[in-house]
Amino acid sequence: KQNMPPVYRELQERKFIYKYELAVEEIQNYLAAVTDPLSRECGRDIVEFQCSRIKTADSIVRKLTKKGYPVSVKKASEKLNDIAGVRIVCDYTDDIYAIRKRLLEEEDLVLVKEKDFIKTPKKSGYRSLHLIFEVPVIINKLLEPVRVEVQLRTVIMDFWARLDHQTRYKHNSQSIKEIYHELNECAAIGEQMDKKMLQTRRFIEKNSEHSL
Ligand code: 0O2
Repeated sequence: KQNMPPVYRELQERKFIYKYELAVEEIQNYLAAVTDPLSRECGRDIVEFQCSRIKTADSIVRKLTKKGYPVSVKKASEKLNDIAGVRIVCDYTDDIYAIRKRLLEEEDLVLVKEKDFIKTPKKSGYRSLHLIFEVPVIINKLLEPVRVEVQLRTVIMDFWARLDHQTRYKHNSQSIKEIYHELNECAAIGEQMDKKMLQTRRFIEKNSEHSL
């Protein structure tokens, strides 16, 4: 720990992390305010599960380096949008866009960036909707906007992303090309599955007295 470069220590200090923790709490309040009524309206839980994380010092240093930025606390705050991150996992794609619509109606939430990897998946096959919000938090009695990345995805997209993520961090395999090819196929099947599940739910809803 003593040999650790100072920036690692700074990125782990409460002084740096605190505002991101507050931002996560704040966005979770907004999310609950949006998803609870939506679930009631739909008559089912539209969020299967959710999680949050503050990016580790290691991961921040790796990302800054990969993007070609100097590794410092200042650059991390300025350039990285996902130091604070929340992931919402739903069963169906239409739930994702319903949540997005309601979040955008929230007055104090400022959408600073949106990346729709569901409409346009990444070459890897990655699918998710990324919304970067500026969330107002109070630090030392002052209001400060802090960026948080909200990742919205279906259970199927999440399943794929977890396997892909594990693979990327163990890329010493001889057969990496074949693995990526297989993952790409899984992504295509996942997309079909998401479409089919949504179609089927809508069909069931149309043909029954109650919504699912
Ligand atoms: P980790 O370990 O998940 O934190 P930006 O600067 O906002 O424009 P950014 O953040 O450089 O863009 O990249 P992008 O593409 O928006 O991706 C941000 C995050 O999405 C990643 O964070 C991953 O969590 C996830 N992601 C993006 N592409 C893939 C992919 O191909 N596979 C998987 N499994 N996840 C992906 P990190 O920091 O890379 O990683």
